[in-house]
Amino acid sequence: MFNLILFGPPGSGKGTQSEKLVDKYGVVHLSTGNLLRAEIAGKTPLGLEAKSFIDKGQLVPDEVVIGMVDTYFEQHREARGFLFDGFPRTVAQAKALDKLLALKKTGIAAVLALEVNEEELVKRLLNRGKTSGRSDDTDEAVIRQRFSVYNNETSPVADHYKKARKFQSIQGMGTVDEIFGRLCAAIDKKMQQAEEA
Ligand code: B4P
Repeated sequence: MFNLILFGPPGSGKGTQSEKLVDKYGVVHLSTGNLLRAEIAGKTPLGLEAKSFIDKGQLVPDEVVIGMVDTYFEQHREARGFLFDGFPRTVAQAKALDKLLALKKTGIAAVLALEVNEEELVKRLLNRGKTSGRSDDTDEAVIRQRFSVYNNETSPVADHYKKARKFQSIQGMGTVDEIFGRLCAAIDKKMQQAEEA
């Protein structure tokens, strides 16, 4: 299996780039944001719980997210690899993912982190909020809260993967195609190294 994590702050292009990467590399897309929004749309108990956190710009509790990822894994046993988008977002989630992958006798090939400055992130998210109907994209105070959560709870995930020598920064400013080109170059190199190993 060839598994990748796309990492970065809210609005850094994870969802946008994931769609293109999944098309090109044939891996299964696991976006915890999309899974949570599907639960919210379905008005399930999990969705109702998640909505109360997302609307405030907070993270959904680890046990809820990890349980959801576990189920998704079971539903995609034949996957040749996964692209994790927006997961893991806490060190506890990263450790749970390590365990899940170890059970499958596999691991993470690379963590690609999109680097974008905060003003550009706010601009992108407010812009998306005009049409997406996403409650967490329309209020600048909620967007700033999401950055604060990212800095406090999600940034330590980077250290977890730096220690494991899996972490790589990617310039996330520019056009969608330029950034896609940078990601593909990094992935192709990793794939080549994996083949040679
Ligand atoms: P997510 O759905 O993961 O969303 P995100 O961080 O807002 O966005 P993403 O980075 O994917 O956005 P994109 O750039 O594609 O999370 C939403 C919420 O769910 C979280 O706040 C949290 O509450 C909860 N949640 C999710 N996962 C969780 C977890 N593991 N644990 C706990 N809670 C969790 O898009 C942004 C905009 O930028 C788009 O409009 C796009 O068109 C635009 N854009 C993209 N690239 C661009 C470029 N190069 N130039 C200009 N615009 C660009």
